[in-house]
Amino acid sequence: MEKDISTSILSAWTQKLQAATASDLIIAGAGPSGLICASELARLGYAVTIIEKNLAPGGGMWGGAMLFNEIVIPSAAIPILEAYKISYKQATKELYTVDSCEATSALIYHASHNGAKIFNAVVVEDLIITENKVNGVVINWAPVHERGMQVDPLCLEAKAVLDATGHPCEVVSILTAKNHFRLTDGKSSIEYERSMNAKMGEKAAVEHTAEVFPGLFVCGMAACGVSGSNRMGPIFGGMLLSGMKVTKLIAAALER
Ligand code: 48F
Repeated sequence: MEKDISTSILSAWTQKLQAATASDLIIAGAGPSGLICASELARLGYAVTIIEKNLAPGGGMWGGAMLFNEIVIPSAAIPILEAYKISYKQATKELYTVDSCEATSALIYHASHNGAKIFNAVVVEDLIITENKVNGVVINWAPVHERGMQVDPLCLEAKAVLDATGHPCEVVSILTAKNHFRLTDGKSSIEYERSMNAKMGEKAAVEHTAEVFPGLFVCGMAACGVSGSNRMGPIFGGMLLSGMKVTKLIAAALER
């Protein structure tokens, strides 16, 4: 019995990882913006792989505001909550509150249920860049990476890569700081996010969601970081809408 339990897990997991060596899209980071994109593209039939460095996918949504586990969603993003069957309560004319555990678990469930493959406790530590295009990622176990163990990685190829790593914009930083590539708008470095301004940050997260280098897209808080826009705190409309916008951009690129 015990042997069968172990071999079942090993064979299912190996099949999943082998399929992930050639994806349509690899998403670095399973926060709200990345999970929305994963759900939507997987639902359309694309092969989507998510690499998340923490044990629990969900990013910065679980903790609400200062661990008060409620988040705020503006009216513009309510249709997304409805599509994902997430309950909400009206708080002011424009703002709604949502239980952060319900919202986060629903986003993870939909991504996985729609067919996106999630690898948790795994980190994107580098990019595959060939012929001036991002063609995949280099991964390692998060504990190996965190402890600085000298262990060589595995490589996963993809037609597109999405930096959804939130505040640190880790993937774009690999491109600019490590390889000295310029972004498509001519910038040679990341600006990193500015101080709190909820209105500006919410707008900027969507506005700056873009393909920043051939094959490399950015969404969510990473889009704010790359463009030097404001943080917005525990309001998540920009994250959900950014996930929707990048879905359209990537789907168009995959059809090119
Ligand atoms: O930070 P995060 O939730 O990203 P997001 O989708 O949403 C931001 C909001 O949560 C919040 C906010 C806006 O309301 O201010 O912060 O932009 O999730 C990013 C995820 O990426 C993972 C990290 O553990 C987190 O779960 N991550 C970061 N770097 C890597 C990574 C990496 N190199 N490889 C894999 N995962």
